[in-house]
Amino acid sequence: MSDRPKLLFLGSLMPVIEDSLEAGFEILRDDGTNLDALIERHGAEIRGIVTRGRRPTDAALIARLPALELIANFGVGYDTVDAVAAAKHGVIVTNTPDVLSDEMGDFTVGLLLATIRTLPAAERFLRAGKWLHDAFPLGNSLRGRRIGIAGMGRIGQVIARRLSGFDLPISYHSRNRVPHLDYPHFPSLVELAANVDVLIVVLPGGPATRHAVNAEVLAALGPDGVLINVARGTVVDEAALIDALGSRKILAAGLDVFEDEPRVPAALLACDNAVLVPHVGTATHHTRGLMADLLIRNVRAWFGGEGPITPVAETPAPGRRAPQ
Ligand code: 8YV
Repeated sequence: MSDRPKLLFLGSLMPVIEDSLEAGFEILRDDGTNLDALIERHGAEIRGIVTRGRRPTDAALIARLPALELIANFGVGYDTVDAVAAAKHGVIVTNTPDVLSDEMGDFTVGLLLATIRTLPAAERFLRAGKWLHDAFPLGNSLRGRRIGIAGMGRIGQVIARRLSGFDLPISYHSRNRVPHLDYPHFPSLVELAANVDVLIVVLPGGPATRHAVNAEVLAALGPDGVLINVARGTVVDEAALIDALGSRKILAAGLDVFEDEPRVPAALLACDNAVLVPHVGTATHHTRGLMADLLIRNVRAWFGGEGPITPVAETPAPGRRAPQ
């Protein structure tokens, strides 16, 4: 029997995380088939979960682990972790904020331009040898468009800063106005959509935002409107989006996230006015390395008795009050 704290790894994580933690911790790997067996054998001693967030850490799982203290989520979005249930059980949840915001800002601008300027289609045209016979057809421009950002947290603010160099009007929707920001604020998402030509979605995932971008919002965005989603697939009603793209109720969409990843519906794949990429917003050596480092530091700090470094709002570090 080892006296190192036992950590349950849910899903495949970067090797550096395991390499860094294995000296101080006993690592139990859930490979998608053996969770029940691991819990039966070690459940009473599992003190931490390290998760990539692809599989749920729900109330039922938390309740099965009486010794659980920490859930360390690889990613800023922790919609697959039931943080409210964790709080009830006195379990701290940590995520990886800030270290990925610049990358997400860069990526979102790239996806926006790729979508409006149809860069993937232009590349396919060249590779197919069609340039030898024809010019690529003239297309849409970002010029003259009004930008709307749904979700004005840390990543939304970086995107706004990046786009403020593009000489385009920017406005946003969030539950509350962000005090230090001068961009026009819309308390309603549908009103924001009606007043912009590009809607960039950076809202957090989870039940509160499920299908926030619905048929009504897409209709308000209108036939010249472009939707960019870099948040969570669940925030957009995918069936309504497929309908809107297919019947040209909106102009185009650029999507990094989908409702049932990694499955993307055939009807969406068939939309020639969508640019679809496989949840790669943070997928660089640089940023994934920073995320891994922050996760490792959270685990070490917690079990070293220093408290968590980046606890989520629902489970503030002991002694600190939750943000109101
Ligand atoms: C993923 C992300 O976590 O940070 C987030 O919320 O969506 C991404 O960085 C990444 O895909 C790891 O699975």
